[in-house]
This record gives sequence, C-alpha cells and structure tokens, in this order.
Amino acid sequence: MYKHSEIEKKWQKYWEENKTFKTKEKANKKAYILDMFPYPSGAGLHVGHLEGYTATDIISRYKRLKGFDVLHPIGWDAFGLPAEQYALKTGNHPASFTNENINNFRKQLKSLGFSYDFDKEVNTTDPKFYVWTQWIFKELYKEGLASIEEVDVNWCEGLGTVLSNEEVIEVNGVKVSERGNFPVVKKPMKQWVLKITQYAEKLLEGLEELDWPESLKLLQKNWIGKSEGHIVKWEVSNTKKYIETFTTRLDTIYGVSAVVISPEHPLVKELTKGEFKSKVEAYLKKTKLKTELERTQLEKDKTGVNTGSFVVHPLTKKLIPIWVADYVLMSYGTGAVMSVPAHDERDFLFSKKYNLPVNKIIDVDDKNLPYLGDGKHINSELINSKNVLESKQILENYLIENNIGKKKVSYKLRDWIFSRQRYWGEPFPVLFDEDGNIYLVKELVMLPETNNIKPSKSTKGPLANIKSWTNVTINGKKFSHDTNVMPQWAGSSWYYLAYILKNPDGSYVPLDSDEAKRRFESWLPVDLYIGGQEHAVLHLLYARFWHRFLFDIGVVPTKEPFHKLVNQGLILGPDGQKMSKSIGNVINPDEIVASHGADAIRVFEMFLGPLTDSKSWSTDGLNGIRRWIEKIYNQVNYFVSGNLKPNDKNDELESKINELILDVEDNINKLKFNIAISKMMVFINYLSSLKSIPSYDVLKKFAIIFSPFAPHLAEEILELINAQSLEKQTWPFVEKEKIIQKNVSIGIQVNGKVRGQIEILDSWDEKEIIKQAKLQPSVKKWLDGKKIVKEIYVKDKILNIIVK
Ligand code: ANZ
Repeated sequence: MYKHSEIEKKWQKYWEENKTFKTKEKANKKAYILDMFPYPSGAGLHVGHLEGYTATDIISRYKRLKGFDVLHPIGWDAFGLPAEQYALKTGNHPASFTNENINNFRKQLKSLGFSYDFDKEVNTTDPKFYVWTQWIFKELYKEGLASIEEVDVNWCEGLGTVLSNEEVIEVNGVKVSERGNFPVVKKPMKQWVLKITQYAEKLLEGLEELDWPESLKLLQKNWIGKSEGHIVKWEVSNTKKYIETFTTRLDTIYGVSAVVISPEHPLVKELTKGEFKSKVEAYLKKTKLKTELERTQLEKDKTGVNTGSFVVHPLTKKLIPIWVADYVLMSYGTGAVMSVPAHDERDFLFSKKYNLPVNKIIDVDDKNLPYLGDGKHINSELINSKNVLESKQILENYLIENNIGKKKVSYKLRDWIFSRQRYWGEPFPVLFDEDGNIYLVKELVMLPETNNIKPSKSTKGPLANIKSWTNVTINGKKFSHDTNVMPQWAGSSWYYLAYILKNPDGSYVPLDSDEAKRRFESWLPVDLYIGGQEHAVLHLLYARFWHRFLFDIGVVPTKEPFHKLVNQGLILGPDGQKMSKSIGNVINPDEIVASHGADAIRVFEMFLGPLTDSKSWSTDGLNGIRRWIEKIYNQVNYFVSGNLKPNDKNDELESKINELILDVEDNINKLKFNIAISKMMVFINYLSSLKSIPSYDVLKKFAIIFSPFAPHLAEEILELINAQSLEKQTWPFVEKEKIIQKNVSIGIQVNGKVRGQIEILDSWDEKEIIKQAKLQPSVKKWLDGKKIVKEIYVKDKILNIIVK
C-alpha cells in the first residue's frame, strides 16, 4: 500500500526544514518562473489554479535539476471587493478575513508540494508592499502621467464605485460590471486618471519582441486599436467655428453628404437652430440610455437628427449639413465624422434612413454600393483617376498646405481611470489643500483601520466616513486626504518585482535603490509566466505599462516584464461545463489530496491533455493515475526487497532509460507534459516486465526525471534505493551511445499502392526519408514523368506519394 498522506507530508516537512527551494541571492544562470498570484478568496484554491501552478512547478523543478538558479515565488493579490463585501455583511474587518484566507491558501499550496520559496511571499495589502505601489504612483504623477480630471466614468451603483473600461462588460447590449453583473452608467466625476494612452505606441511596439500566443498579442493590439488617418477642419457656415473630423479615408472627401457629430460633442447646443432644437434635445435624452455597443453595432438601426447648421466643404465650398448621430462616439478620434454613404456601411444605412445623397466617388457599379475597396476616383477634382493611396497623399499635401487638416493617429485605448470609491485598496499618497492643490506625501499613507466601510452616499467612498483621518492640519494649515483608493489592478501591476525585493527577514529592498537595480539585472525579465486568458487586456496591459514606465525612469533594465507567456486552458467539470458553484460541479482539491494524494492530482491534471486546451475533469482518469503511482511504488519496493536476481547489465534497459530522459526533457521544454507522462508510462510497463533487478542507477535516473511531476514519490524512490535527496541531484546525463538504433523500415506507396520498402536511419529527418524513398528504383519508375502533388508521411510507418 502506498500511504500517500504519510509520505507526502514527510517530504513536505523535509523540504521546509531544509529550505530546499530557497532562492539564491545572486543568480548566475537564472530562470524566473512566475504564476499569476491568486486572489485569496474564501473558497480556497480551485483545480484551475492547480493546473497552471503544477505546470510552473514542473518547469521550476526541472530547471533546478539543470543547474539553473530559480526564482519561483507566490503571493497574494489581496485587496479587492469580495473581502470588502464580506466585511460589510459580517461586520468584520476585511484584513482578518483576508489573512484567514491566505493562511488556508498557503497550507493548500504546501500540501501540493509546490516548490515555492515562501520567504519570497508578498501580499499587496502589506504596508511594506503598498508603500511602493504608492511610490510608483508618485513617480507617475511627477512625470505628468497621473492627474485628476473630470471624466465621464463608468459608475456602478450596485458596487457603489467607478469602474475602468476593462472592468465593464456588455451582456445582451447592457453595460454591467464584470464582477457581480450590476448595471453601469456614464457619469461625469473627478477622478485620478493614469495616462496609459501616452504609452500606446510603446505598448504596441513592445509586443513584437514577446514570446506570447499570437491570439493574445492580437487582443492587446486590437484593444490599443491604432488607426492612421487624417483630421479635416470644417468651417461652420457663417461662424468662425470649426468642426474637426477624423477619417481613415481622406480620399473619399468629395463624396461627403453630411458632417455627423456625436451627441456629446461640445458644439451640439450651439449648432442647433430654432425649429430643430426640440428634436435634438429629445434625441440627446434618448442616447443617454443606450450602451456603446447598441450605438455602434452595424446591425442596429442608425438614428440621428439634423441640427439645421452647415459646414463649408473645404475643397468644393459647397454647404454640407451637420447632423447629430449616436453611432459617432465622443471618445474616439475627434467625436465627429465626415459621412460618405457610398463608401462606408454605417454612413450608407444612415443616408438611406434620412434620404441623404449617396455620392459615388470611386468608379464602380451602383449595385456594389457601399463599396469599401480600392479603385479609380471619379467626381473628385484633385484626384480623378487616382487610386486610394495616391489620393490620400495628394489630399494630405493639400490639407497641410492650406492649413485645413493634418495626419493623425488615433487609438481606441482610453486612459486608465484609477480611483475607486471603496475601502479595501491602497490609499493615494496625496493631500489636498483647501484650494484643491495637490501635495505628494513622502511617507507611506496607511489605510486607516475602521469597521465602518459602508459606501458613502456622496460617491466619495467609505474613507470619507472617517473624519479623523480625512482631515489633517499641518503647521496650522488644513489639508485633506483623498478618500478614494486605487483599483484592484494596482498591486498586481508590479508584484513580480516585489518578489525580487523581498528579503528572507520580511523586509523589502527599496525599489529605487542600487541593490534593487542589481537584483533586477540579475533576475529580469520573467522567463515564463503562466496564467489564465482572462487577463489579456487588464492585468497584462497594466503591468506592461507600469513596467515600461519604470524602464523609462531607469528603475528596471528591461522594456518588457514577461518574456514568455502561456495561457493554460480551462479545467471543466466532469460534465464538460465550466465549474461553478451553482451547477455543483466544482472539484475541491483538498478532498482529492486527501483521497488520492498530491502527486496523483498533479500528474492527473498534466495528463488530461495539452496545457493550453480546455479539458474535462474525469474521476476515472484520476483513479487510473492513482493506480499508476501505486504501481510504480510497489514495483520499486519489489526490486528493493531483493526477491529477484540482480542483473547489473541490461543493454535494452540502458537504451530505454536514455531514450526516456531525452524524450521527457524534450517534452518538458515544449510544455507537452501529457506526452512526457505517457512516455514514462510505457517505460514503467517495461520495467515491470523485467525478470531481474535493474541497476539502481536506472531507478535513480527515472526518479529524477519523474520528480518534477510527482516530487513526493520521486523522493521516496530515491530514499528506497539509498540515493541522495533531490536537491543534491542533477538532471541525468544522456549516454546517447547506449541508445540502440532501431531498424525501422517503412512502406512506400505511390497513389496508395505499395511500391517499395526502405530502412530508415535514426539520423534522417522527414525530408531525407522522402528523398531516399524517391531514389528507390522500384518507386522511381512510378514517379518518372509524373507530377508529385502531395507527400504524406506517417512517422515510422508509411510514406504515400500522390502523383498526377
Ligand atoms: C470617412 C470615411 C469614409 C470613413 C469611408 C470610412 C470609410 P477605424 O478604422 O476604426 O479607426 N469614425 C471616426 N471617428 C469616429 C467616431 N468618433 N465614432 C464613430 N465613427 C468614427 O475607423 C475610422 C473611421 O471611423 C473613420 O473614417 C470615420 O469614418 C469613422 F468611405 O471617415 B471614416
């Protein structure tokens, strides 16, 4: 019987007492392997966490065996709403709730045998941590990248707070909070804003050098949404006012039938004439109720109203009507567009509804309108017969010469609204005087303790309830603290740096010190970061922004924080659905660790399928892995018990173990853990068929390469065969000369008929195999004079050549 609980606890204690996973002060050959640190919720660790955490643990353990100095830390993203809401409900302080959860999480992680250096543990709610979150904020402020602005914010009444664009989702066309699905409306408020838009270009550029999934890079690229176009200035008839439009199709300017402004455009009221007033006002009211999605979706009805005013076309001098329509968003470009129905779909729908002229300016058949492609321009004085690109260039020169427009790059990215009307977050390190002037506070601004964290009705946040904290008198002058706190994303935007700063005694090296610089030189960037895809545009964009800023002010030596990033797939319930409490298909890792053991759940999750795929939980699969683990243990015990005759020389076994080392290593490097495991299964089957005791050296090698997956059992095997513990071991050297070359021969088919046979050498790659096959006389005669259309090679089995 394999007593997993006993054995696993024994080794966990051993690792802890021996500080086996202690990080080296200075790294020579370094590997920084990072997990997305968890929010310590009341529910504890779930099996999804475990998937990514096992994967990084395998890599960390493998790298250590390969002689790398490894930094593999964990910590707690511990500020946030749930703790606050729990506190509201129970009257407890969020800190005590959070600490209890952290203690539980830590215990869980240790019970799974993860090789974290717990001396490096960080907690975003620790003042020793958030003093540096505040420091980064102050640096952003000093560089003009943080300011207080009256902005249209996403106000969420249900949560009593403002949310960032990234925290708002649309469900059936209704804007709701990502957390809790509460309705969200636009509302003007004074808020801290971080100017991430000033980093749009750098954030785009930086993507190029990253080893990230292409799909994820694309998500960030689209979120940043760079668009190269032009601004055109349109003089409002009989005034000295101008409306500026942004267009990516300057070449279509002769086809304009209206200039359309957003309902939020500052000139709306001024431009609306006499009898048009009441209609425009009614329209503005209606718009307020719509979501951005409703306004911009192509399928949705395009609506608008005429203002009664006109602009003068800068080229033809004709009068063009000014309309208001809600498909034009104030938050993009200039909040006004030139409407060209013949060559834009939304403008086309709009013109059909309101009988605006469709002026074709590219030479195509009318039935193809709206026509969006390239072609020869017509009815366009300066650019007749020119194509789109040439036309844009000619018109751009004309705009610039006549001072009526210019080139312009627009980004979809919005600035990051950085205030939250909550309690459980980082306070801002600032004071306001009575005139509202801002002063940075040099020292840490501690979050005051209080049990009164009800949202304040004034939209100022719960901190406004604590008058003794809010108001400060310094040298007789009155100041007040900011009663907002930072958003959840603040701490996670730099936590991976905090691990590097953390000392074993719990203190931190100052972020702006030479010592910090030295350590960053040694450990950055993160070599591998594994986590869920849901962080594509939130955490991963914010962290890249802060990191790039810290690079620009000389704090960190790399432009990007995370060199390689992998998104793990979801682990679904046994029913193939996403695990959720309401469905009741959630698997509790604690129960599995108790019933099957940590090694079993680790190996099982890795064996379920490719790391990046979604996979369903399978209790049968888990039981199978548990039996396999027991089988390995029993097998080694059987060998050790001496019931078989010893046999120190077994060429076949030597060949197989060396091949296995190669295979497992190769698949670890490719993160194909399921394949590595299946190779080990085949090997174990072979081992159990032996009629004599294998050399202990072979068993030792197996235990070492198995250890990243099932570290407890690996240690136990090493002990059984009197070998040293894992920390003294290195990844086994492959004796390639011991690998017996298999003589594999494959059949060669031409159009599905077998025409020959060829013995392939190990050193041949697929290209070489195909080349050699074609040279076989029995094959060659079927190929001569024919055209080869396809070659299908099934490894070590068959080659089929398709000819015509
Ligand atoms: C005239 C035009 C003619 C346009 C044409 C397109 C085709 P992207 O690529 O997404 O940047 N636009 C500009 N600002 C807008 C706003 N605030 N709200 C809604 N639409 C806006 O799209 C740029 C195009 O979107 C711009 O080019 C403008 O329409 C529209 F045949 O200008 B175009």
